[in-house]
Amino acid sequence: MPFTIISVIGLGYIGLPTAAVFASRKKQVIGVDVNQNAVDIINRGQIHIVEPDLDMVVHAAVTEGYLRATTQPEPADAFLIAVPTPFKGEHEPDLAYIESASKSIAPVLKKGDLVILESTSPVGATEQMAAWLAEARPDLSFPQTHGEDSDIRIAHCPERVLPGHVLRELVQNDRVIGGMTPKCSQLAISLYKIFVQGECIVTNARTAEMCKLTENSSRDVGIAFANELSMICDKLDINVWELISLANRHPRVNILQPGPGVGGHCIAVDPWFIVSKTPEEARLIRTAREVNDSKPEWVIEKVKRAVAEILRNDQKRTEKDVTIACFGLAFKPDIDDLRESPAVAITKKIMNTHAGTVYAVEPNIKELPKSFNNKADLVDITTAASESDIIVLLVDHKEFKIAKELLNNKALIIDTRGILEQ
Ligand code: SAJ
Repeated sequence: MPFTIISVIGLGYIGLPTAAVFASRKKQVIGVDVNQNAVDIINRGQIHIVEPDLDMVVHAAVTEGYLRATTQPEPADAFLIAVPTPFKGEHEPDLAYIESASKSIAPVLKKGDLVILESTSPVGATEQMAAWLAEARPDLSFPQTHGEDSDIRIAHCPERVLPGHVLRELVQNDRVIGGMTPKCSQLAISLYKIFVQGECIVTNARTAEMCKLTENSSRDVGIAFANELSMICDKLDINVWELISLANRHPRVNILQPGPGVGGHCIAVDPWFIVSKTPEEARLIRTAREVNDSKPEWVIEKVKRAVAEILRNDQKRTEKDVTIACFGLAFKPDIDDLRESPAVAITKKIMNTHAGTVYAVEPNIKELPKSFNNKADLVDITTAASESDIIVLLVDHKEFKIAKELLNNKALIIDTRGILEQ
């Protein structure tokens, strides 16, 4: 086996589980991250992110001596780069983290090493990474100039795991392996086969890059269709949940579910990587992004109309007397991840503009983040259901689906997830 030491650069939601799984297969793994705090936590056998069961795997890997974290890259036989690729400005991909990760590993590269880019990347990023490495190490040869004879092998193998199910999907999902040459792909396959039980399918780097962007764009377009339907049905006085379940009885129709918008760090970002490269052609992909991004504002408008209706029906009340409860803050059900969550954006907008009390209900957290500035109160389901005039259902957490309080109260309910239909 050509891999004695494996290094993972970037110990976040993808890098840390990947490092831990290699270590669980008794490989020596060096995890590298610029965040000293994260490095210290991992070296204590703990984790700084939320992912089911990851704490146990990391703890075992560190205490058994297979996983070690550091801020400075060290020599290894394979390097997996799993750093963020956010966007900047007008939704332009920002490759700064890939650039600094490449430049940080360049000094420790040696003949025979494999470098894999796992970060979700715009088309051409792997070639760009190879160029940065070659520039930093003129003494080594790279696939873009030396093909199959290169000293360093390079591939793009995008991660495709679902947050909340990362450890299972890392092992079971198929992998798309986009080597810069066939030998690069073969070496990458032998690395992933250490733990991947799914199939490893070979393509080139550009197709692998586009494949990952396509998967998330496909989901984004699907969700946008559902969200657009929900807004159309609202105008036409049709129950969108019933409509979708009826349409889905057609053998070739499979419509996704509407919601308050698309959250998370992937689906709301990756389609822009296609749009920014091919703005003229990517019309549907861009529109889907715009539809999904407009949904939180649509929900907020519905809440405002509900407040106005209550005040119209009871002239003695003022806005101060109207209590609104937002159910759910996470970006999707049954997780505690509040980042890039449309539910958070909606709740904050309501608490910043509404004169009365605003409750937040989120069974997966113990306190509201500081950014809420104490303008909303975190309460339990029963309190929120019994004391509110308007209930905005934003996340279909399992606790809400079984909450009878929601069905039995007199509040006006704005159900963005179809919880009451289930
Ligand atoms: N959502 C809806 N309606 C639906 C499905 C999802 O409104 O019918 C919303 C969710 O509530 C959430 C957002 O979309 O706000 C994204 O959630 P998700 O579960 O669709 O996806 P992520 O962001 O957790 O993970 C995705 C996955 N990609 C695909 O399913 C194609 C995952 O496999 C990728 O690895 C991940 O992005 C990534 O890292 O790119």
